[in-house]
Amino acid sequence: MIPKSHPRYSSLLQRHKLELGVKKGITSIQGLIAYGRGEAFDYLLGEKTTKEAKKAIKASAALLLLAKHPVLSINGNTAALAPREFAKLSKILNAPIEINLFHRTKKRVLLISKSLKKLGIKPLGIKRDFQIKGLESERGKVSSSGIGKADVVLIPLEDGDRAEKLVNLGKKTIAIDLNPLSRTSKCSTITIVDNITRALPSLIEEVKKLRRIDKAYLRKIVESFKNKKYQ
Ligand code: PTJ
Repeated sequence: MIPKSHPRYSSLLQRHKLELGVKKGITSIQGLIAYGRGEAFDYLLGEKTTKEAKKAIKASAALLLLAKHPVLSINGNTAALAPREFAKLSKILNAPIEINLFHRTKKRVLLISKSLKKLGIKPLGIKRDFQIKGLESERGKVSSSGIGKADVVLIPLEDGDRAEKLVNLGKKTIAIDLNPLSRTSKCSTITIVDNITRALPSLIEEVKKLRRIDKAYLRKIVESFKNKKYQ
């Protein structure tokens, strides 16, 4: 057991969740390496949400509320670290979750789908009938009723091959990535440089605050946000 008084409790808990994710077959073994990279950046940030990240979270909430077809893309790390928050965000936005894996196997897709169903979510991405142009990895095949037709896609903890292709298709992307220098961070419409375990609860709170606000005000929030400035 990890004592709550440990100064790095949150970080150790995340390692534990990922370890369980790997044991259950939800998270890829490479996901542990990806987490290690993120954890190093988080250490440098003081394991706190910066004021720049807070602004990015507010702008993301506004962008998601303005979207006609927002889609939340889930991978093995997100499914292990923040499945409940992801499901909650999907419900309050009425936005589908699509399983989109880099190290895709049928077994992992089914396990992630099963765990989301327990949270009341029927995910997309099991059947894929749309090809993202120029994206040769498994991430390139998506659902036409999900990422295929989305105008805004939330892409947490992503390897660098997809954000640019999505943007080329005219979609807006919101990245959650602790590495501000990653390709995904640089290409995305909005980049939240924060740990997913802190960013998602804050994003949910912002969506709740802004969901009854008129669209003109939401547009102002999005338009006044300058992504490059915060990287
Ligand atoms: O489940 P799959 O098969 O789709 O694979 C998922 C991973 C994450 C393994 C895959 O997409 C991958 O290899 O990603 P990368 O290239 O390692 O990129 C992951 C990014 O997420 C890196 O820039 C990390 O800094 C960042 N990251 C890691 N953990 C966190 C994080 N960002 C926010 N919160 C974290 N907890």
